[in-house]
Amino acid sequence: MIGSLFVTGPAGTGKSTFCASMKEWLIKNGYDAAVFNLDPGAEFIPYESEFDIREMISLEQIMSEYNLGPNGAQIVAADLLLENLSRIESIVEQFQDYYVIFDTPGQIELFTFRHGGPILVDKLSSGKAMLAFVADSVLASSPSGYISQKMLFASVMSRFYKPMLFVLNKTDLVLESDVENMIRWEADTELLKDAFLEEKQDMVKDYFSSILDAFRDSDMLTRLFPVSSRDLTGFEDIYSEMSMFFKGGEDVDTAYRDD
Ligand SMILES: Nc1nc2c(ncn2[C@@H]2O[C@H](COP(=O)(O)OP(=O)(O)OP(=O)(O)O)[C@@H](O)[C@H]2O)c(=O)[nH]1
Ligand SMILES: [Mg+2]
Repeated sequence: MIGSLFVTGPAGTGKSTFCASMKEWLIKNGYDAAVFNLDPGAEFIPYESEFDIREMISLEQIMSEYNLGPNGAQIVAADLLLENLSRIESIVEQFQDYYVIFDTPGQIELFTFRHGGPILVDKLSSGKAMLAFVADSVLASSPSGYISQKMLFASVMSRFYKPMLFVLNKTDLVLESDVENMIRWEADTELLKDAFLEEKQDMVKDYFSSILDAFRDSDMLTRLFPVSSRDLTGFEDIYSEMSMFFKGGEDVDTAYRDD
């Protein structure tokens, strides 16, 4: 593969739709792209997948076999997925000149906070991995919502320590000024602090103030990638970042040829 993109984020933020649109954008622009569905609990996937974990692992079967509810079954499924890693790895190897996009479970903790996630990324990516953390613009457009997404982003980063893209999805559902605000908050934590204090006047101000300072003083100020997976906007910037990372940006310009 040329490189892999593991797509994670809270439930319902549009991870699977993002995978579909990323694949569509790549193919439209002349690149080979494949999507691997690693979510055994997905009822519907909005893309044609090159690999679907549901063909290997059935949640219903696990639930009846182990007498478990859906959450317990998801955990067993995550462990079974690890046991099948070599098989999945050999399928990934067939996609030599491809960008391979991995869709991960709706419950972020299954992929991100259990021991298997980082093992899975290392095994399936041949060392060429980026992560896309998909946040919902609607939820992130309030200061407290933004801070909570940012902290989750940091938490995911601490588990994988791979290059990560902070993707703000569903921008078609918010105002342009909301997106501009979020970009400003990311660039200047003082603005975020002011906006947060205005929203939550009685919150433990010093505590969050220190956390935001820590973000500022570390390398945690990140570039945001606003996209709409519904309208297919913002994907050229994501491709450009992937290309820079995986290929040193040798064809970044061609990514804009349709502009
Ligand atoms: N308006 C709008 N809706 C979107 C966008 N992306 C996804 N959606 C919608 O958001 C809902 C959830 O999308 P999914 O792609 O299933 O989200 P997910 O994060 O994969 O969900 P889980 O895997 O269940 O956690 C669906 O109704 C999508 O159509 C977007 O960019 N704009
Ligand atoms: Mg999904």
